[in-house]
Amino acid sequence: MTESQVLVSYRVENGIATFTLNNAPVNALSLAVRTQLQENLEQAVNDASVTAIVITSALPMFSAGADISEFSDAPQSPMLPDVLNAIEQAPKPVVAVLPGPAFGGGLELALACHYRISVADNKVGLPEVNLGILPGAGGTQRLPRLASAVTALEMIVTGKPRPVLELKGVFDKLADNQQHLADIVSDYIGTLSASDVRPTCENSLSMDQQTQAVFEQYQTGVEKKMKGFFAPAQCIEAVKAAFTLPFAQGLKREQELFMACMDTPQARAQQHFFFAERAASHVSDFDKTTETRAIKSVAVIGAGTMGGGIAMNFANAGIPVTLVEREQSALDKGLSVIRKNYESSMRKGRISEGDVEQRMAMLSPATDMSAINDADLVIEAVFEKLEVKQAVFEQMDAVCKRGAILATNTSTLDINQIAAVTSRPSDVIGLHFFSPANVMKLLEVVKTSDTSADVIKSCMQMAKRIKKVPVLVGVCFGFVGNRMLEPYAREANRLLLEGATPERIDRVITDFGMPMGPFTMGDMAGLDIGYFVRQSRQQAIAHDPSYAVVSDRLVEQGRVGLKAGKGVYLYEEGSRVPIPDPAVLDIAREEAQRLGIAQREDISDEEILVRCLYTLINEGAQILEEGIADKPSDIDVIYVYGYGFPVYRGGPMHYADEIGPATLLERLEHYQKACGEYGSMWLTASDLVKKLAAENKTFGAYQKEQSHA
Ligand code: T1G
Repeated sequence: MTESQVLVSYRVENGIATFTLNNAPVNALSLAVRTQLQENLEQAVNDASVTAIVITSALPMFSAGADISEFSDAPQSPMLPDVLNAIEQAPKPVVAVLPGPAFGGGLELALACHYRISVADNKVGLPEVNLGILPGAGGTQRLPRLASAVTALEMIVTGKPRPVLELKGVFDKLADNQQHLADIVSDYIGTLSASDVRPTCENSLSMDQQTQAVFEQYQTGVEKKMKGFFAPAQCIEAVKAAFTLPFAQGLKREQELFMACMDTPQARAQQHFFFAERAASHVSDFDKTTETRAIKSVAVIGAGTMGGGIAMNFANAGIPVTLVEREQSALDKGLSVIRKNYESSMRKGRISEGDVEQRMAMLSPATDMSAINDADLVIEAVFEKLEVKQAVFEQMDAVCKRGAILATNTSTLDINQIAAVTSRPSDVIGLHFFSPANVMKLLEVVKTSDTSADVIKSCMQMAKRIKKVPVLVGVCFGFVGNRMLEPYAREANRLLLEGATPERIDRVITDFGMPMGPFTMGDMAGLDIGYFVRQSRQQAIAHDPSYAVVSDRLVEQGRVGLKAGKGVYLYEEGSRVPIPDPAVLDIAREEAQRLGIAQREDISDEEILVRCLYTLINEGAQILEEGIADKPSDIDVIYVYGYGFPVYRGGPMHYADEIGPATLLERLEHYQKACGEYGSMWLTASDLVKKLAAENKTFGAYQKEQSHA
């Protein structure tokens, strides 16, 4: 963008000066935009012929707020708070006219104006808390002066947008549509005169008992639900200042709290993640010129837990789905589970009764494979066995129309071997949904060595239509997410043998911020899943007789986890609360003795964290070396959306950057040495980890280099 580029146009007509924002794609309030806003304001204020000012947008969006890409640079004047204060203090009425959404500084810009008009079908928000910060341009002081304390707190602490229809105190007029908006502007603005200036800051607030109670309630809620985050509590403090301090001091308090948030690992992590999510769609396998295949109808083969969940995603998006099972009974069961899921969402108020019927109507059951012949995308979700999937793909190849995309939902098998049984390997791709498939947002899109660029691009775009976050990965055992989970689980199991208890290992990991520890997660998923995977990979782990032996013993005793009422932990009937079982420690002790492994009392929390988490990161580095993942930030997206990795840590690879490449290597080598023969087997740092440490380079810097390569 050249300096001279007009990003905020200026036009005067009939005494009305109109500033029109036009900084594609979202009117980010960059330095150039702030500068032009300030210049336009000075010009309009000094022009005696101007009686009122309108600030609007040429784009569908009013503004997405401050330019987040500027956050890593030193702040540059004019700063947004100063520009907005000047607007509010203007001696002529300033009207914000919103043709579309306003977020963050974009809404703060509107709040600094004297009047606000919007299309009625619009939403606005202050999502700064999702970036680990808080509204830093007066939003915490002006919103409570226009909306209630509860509304202001809810919007600022949760970051959730609100329909403008729910913000009557904030918006003076709402238009039925864009034309009506234009009519209102031309009828209304002309009636305003210099005496109609209405600075929001002049609305006074006081902290009465009822308001105090609201703040206390939010404080308790944040302490309970937002552990590990820093910004939410600061948001509450900032809004509280609007009720306890004069406006100017309130603005100062807001700035202090904003700066305190900006300089935290959480803010760095959440801002990293904002761009990581979006970068996941930018891959080198296709570009703007790559054609895509229309996906207007889908078939899902297999109506079990995964198949049913997968089918729901498409039905939810209004895409017709043929759901195929060999047996009618299995089909009926699958459909009834889907209906129950929808009815449960309806009871929770997430969807209406009409939605349930509308979505069920999208599902066409079939027991004959010929029913899939016209589908644009066919997804196989049958039993996780190569021969079974290959047989289904042979049938798909025989029945599906040319140009159909043939996808497998496998989570562990080699998709190259599945594609090889078809006559059209370039049309074959993996769509690895995470269970429950209708809930989890992550979708690993798995390309084989033959998958064509248009099939990849079509699936990446389809994923967004069904509200998934797609990440493109290559073929290896476990692809990216589950492959990295293996060392994490292996180390947890080994530490159990070495004398740490399951509940202690789980606590260290939940204290780090994961939603649950490895043993609780294993019990939830079912220990038998890992058991069968190990059985299928005996060769790969034959050199380590200690590999997850306690878990194997438990499965052999029928203790397969929550579904059996006992796994590593015991579970009371109908409860998911894990209860430690000393018998598991006896098994660990016996197995350690049998294997000649000395149990230790000196296992520290730090050792548990390093051996579980740093090995997971190390595997991620190995995956990058092999080209299975495109970039480190993709791995972060996979772990936050697929495994609940705390977003305030940015994902495993960003977290590694926070601890530093040298520390990552030193700690891995420390425990590699401390664990002797076992350490040399499993705790060797990858070449990339060694290289980055030697060059003192973060994964983030590595990614920047790779993207310019
Ligand atoms: N700054 C810079 N770039 C932004 C941006 C922003 N605020 N918002 C979006 N982009 C880029 C994005 O990276 C992508 O780029 C492209 O625009 C399209 O975005 C002082 C300090 C508005 C709901 O947190 O939530 O104001 O990948 O793919 O799905 O108090 O963008 O194409 O190269 O997301 O239609 C507060 C962040 C900032 C809103 C649109 N504002 N943006 O979603 O498009 S902090 C936010 C969004 C602030 C003040 C504080 C979404 C969206 P590329 P997209 P979308």
